[in-house]
Amino acid sequence: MSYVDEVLEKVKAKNADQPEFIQAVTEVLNSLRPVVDANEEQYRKLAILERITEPDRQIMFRVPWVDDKGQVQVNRGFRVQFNNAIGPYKGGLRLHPSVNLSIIKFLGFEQVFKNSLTTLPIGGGKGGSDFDPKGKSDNEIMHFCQSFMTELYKYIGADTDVPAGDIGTGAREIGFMFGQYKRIRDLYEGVLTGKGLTYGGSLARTEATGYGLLYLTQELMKCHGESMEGKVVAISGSGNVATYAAQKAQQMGAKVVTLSDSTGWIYDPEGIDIELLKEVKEVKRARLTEYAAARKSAEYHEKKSADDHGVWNIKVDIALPCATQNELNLEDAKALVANGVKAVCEGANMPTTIEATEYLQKNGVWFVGGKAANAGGVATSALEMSQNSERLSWSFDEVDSKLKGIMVGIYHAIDDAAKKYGKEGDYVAGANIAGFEKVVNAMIAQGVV
Ligand code: NDP
Ligand code: 2IT
Repeated sequence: MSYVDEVLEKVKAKNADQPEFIQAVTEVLNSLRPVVDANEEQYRKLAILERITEPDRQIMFRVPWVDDKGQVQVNRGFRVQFNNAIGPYKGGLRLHPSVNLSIIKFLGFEQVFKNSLTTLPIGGGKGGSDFDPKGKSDNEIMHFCQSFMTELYKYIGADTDVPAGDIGTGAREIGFMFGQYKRIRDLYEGVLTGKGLTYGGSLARTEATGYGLLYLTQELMKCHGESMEGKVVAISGSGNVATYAAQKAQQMGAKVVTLSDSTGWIYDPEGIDIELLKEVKEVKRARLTEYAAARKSAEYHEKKSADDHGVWNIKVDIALPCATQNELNLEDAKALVANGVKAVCEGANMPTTIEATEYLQKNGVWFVGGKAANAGGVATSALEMSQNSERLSWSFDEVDSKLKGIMVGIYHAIDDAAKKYGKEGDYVAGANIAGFEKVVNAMIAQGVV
C-alpha cells in the first residue's frame, strides 16, 4: 500500500467521528501523491504524514458566562495548535453553534498550508466555541468573550499563538477579547489580529479576505486571457468575506447578483448595492430580508431546506462561495457547469465538497480552493503582526498593495507547483504541494519535535 493510503487509513481510523477533518485530510493527501511518491522512503522514515496530520496540541475548555436574565450558560471552547514549523500558530476563532472538534481540526489543518502559501512566517491553528452570537446583547457577547479569554490566555501570546476572527467573530468580539487578555496579562502586545484601528489594528484587514479573493481571481482570469470587466458573479454568504468580495468585484467592473445567509438568499440582477448591504449587515446586524425590502430590484428566496443553495442556480461567469463548509455540492456544481461558469474561487474554507470539486475540474472550470484563494485575510493578519512588532502602522495603500502582491504571487506559486508535478491547471494540487513543501522542509530541518 502506498504511504499516502496507509496514512489516510490511519487518520480515518483514529478520527472516525470527525467527518470534516477526514474530508480535509483526504483532499490534501490525495493531491500530494506526486510529491510524496517522489520522497516516499524519507517521508515514511520520518513519519512526515503522521506528524503533519496530528495537531501539536488540542485544548478544550468550559466557558461559563451569565446571560442578561442572570442565568448561567455554559459553552465549550477550543484551540487547536496544529503546526508551528514556520512560525507562531495563527488562525481565527469561530463562534457558531455547529462548532465541534472536527470542524476546528479541519480548519486548523487547512490553515497550516494556507499560511505557508502566504510566504509569511506563520504556523497554523484554529479555535472557537459552540456559542451562538445571534440574538445576544452586547453585554452577553462581552461576558462570553471575557470568560473565553480567561481560559484561552494561558495558551496564546504574540510569539506563541495569535488568534483572529472567523465566522461570528468580528471587530466587536476581538475588542472584548483583547481587553480581557491585556487585563489578565498586563501586556500590551499583538496577541490577536483584526483589532480596531485605535488599538493596534491594521488598515485593510477588514477588507483583506474579500479583496484578496478578487486579486487572485483577477490574476486567474488574466492568465486565461479574460478580465473581470462585465463578468456576472454569484457570491454566497453576506458576512465579512462576502461583503468585501462583492465590493472589490464591482470595483473591478463585474456585477455581483447574489448573496445568502443561513435562512435565505437574494438575487439582485442590477448588482448588489454595497452601501445598503453594509448598513443592513454591519450596522443593523439584520437579515437579508431587510436588504430585499429596501431594494426594488432584489428578490428574496427563503431557504427551503438545509441543502437549498439557490445561489448556484443563477447563470453566472464566476462563483465565489463565501459562507461556510460544504455549501456547494455535486448538484450545485452541475447547475453551475450547465450555466457555463468559467471560474470558481473559494472565499470560505472548504465550501465545495470533494465530489463537486472533481466535477468542476473535469468540466474545465478553473477552480481555486480556499487555502490559496482566501489567504489574503491571514496574510494581512501577519502584516498586522509586523506593524505591532515595530510599533508603527502602515497606510491603507501600503497594506493593500502588499496584499495584492501576495495574492498574485500565490496564484503563480500554485500554478507553477501544479505544472512542476505534471498537473497543469489543477490549482488544488498546486496549492497543497506548494504549501506542503515549505512546511515539510522546515519540519525536517528542525528534527523530530
Ligand atoms: P461572517 O460571520 O462574517 O459571515 C458568515 C456568513 O456565512 C454569514 O452570511 C452567515 O449567515 C453565513 N453562514 C455561516 N454559517 C452558515 C451555515 N452553517 N449555513 C448557511 N450560512 C452560513 O464570517 P466570515 O465572512 O468571516 O467567514 C466566511 C467564511 O470565510 C468562513 O468559511 C471562514 O472560515 C472563511 N474565512 C474567513 C476569513 C476572515 O478573515 N474573516 C479569512 C479566510 C476565510 P448568518 O449570518 O445567517 O449566520
Ligand atoms: O480562515 C482564515 O484564514 C481566517 N479566518 C483568518 C485567520 C487570521 O489569523 O487572520
